[in-house]
Amino acid sequence: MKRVSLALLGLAAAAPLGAQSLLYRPPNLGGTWVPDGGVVQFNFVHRFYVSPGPSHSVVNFPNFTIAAGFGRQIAFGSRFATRSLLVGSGNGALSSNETEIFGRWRVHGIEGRPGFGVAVTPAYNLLAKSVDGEVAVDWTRGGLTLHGAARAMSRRLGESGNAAAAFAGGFNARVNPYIGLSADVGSFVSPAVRAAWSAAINFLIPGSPHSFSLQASNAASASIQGTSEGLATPKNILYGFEFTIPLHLKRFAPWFHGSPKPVALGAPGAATSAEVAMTGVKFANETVTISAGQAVRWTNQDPLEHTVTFDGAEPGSPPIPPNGSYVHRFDKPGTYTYHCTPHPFMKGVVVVK
Ligand SMILES: [Cu+2]
Repeated sequence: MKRVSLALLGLAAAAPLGAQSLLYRPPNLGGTWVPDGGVVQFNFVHRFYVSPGPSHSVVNFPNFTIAAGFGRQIAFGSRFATRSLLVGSGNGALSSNETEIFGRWRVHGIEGRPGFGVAVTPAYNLLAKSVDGEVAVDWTRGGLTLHGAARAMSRRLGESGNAAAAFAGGFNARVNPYIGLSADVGSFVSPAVRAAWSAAINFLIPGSPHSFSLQASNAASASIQGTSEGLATPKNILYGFEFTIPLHLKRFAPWFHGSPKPVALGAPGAATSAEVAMTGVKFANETVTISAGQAVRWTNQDPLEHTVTFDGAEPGSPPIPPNGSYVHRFDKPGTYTYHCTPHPFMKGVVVVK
């Protein structure tokens, strides 16, 4: 049983990788990230600074990244910053709304797995009208991931026409499967401007596919160009957070296909003497009492998969799809505690007399 729960913990720690966990990516790096096929990743970075007195006004720097995974190794996406580098003249001087579109091909590895990962990211920065690119490498061993990137751009934002190259490096150190620290720095090769840097504390939100970070940085945008250059003005540090949201497209199937067909799993023929609804990501009646030889039927009324997984040796259910049911007969008296594997906070008890 101990081995089983360790395996489950391993699953819980590994599962969010396809969901782009911030435990595996520092704030201004992470060019080896590719969402799983069928997943659209939405990441929201919000940074701000408070201007000096007398106004003390808050100046916000919101950034959005949206990227879709195709197969295991390809992604297409876009980044948008509503207030980019405070461009005074040169490329992109007319606006501060920065959009970057990018493709990504992960040539080797999977983020978070031990060993090396390598990916190429061709991109186009619409504000600078610049063809950009990044080659990113990461290396993971245990709780540590190291990152490096080489970047090139044909027209630097805020300059008049010149091409440039930049390098970046950083790390993630995971204290446990839920908490980690990270930092990075990125700089142009012949820096006439400040290097970009960041530091963050990162959290995987238990029982969810989301990760969250609290961060400090001097970079205004999340683009290849924006993460290579620290803000010239203000010289203040920007503080903020990032929240990552993976959207599994198959979860939206009920919007388009009506109610899914009922599916009966387990021992559907057994005479059931107790019913447990799975609804609102809860087992509706947490404790049911039956006699030995009787069966319980669980019915999934949620639009997502659940399981009935016993904490002891009793064999549990496969994933129960929406509108599916699962019947299990209990032959021996005892107290059977169980949970749902994707949602470990869902718990229930079957008492067999
Ligand atoms: Cu569940």
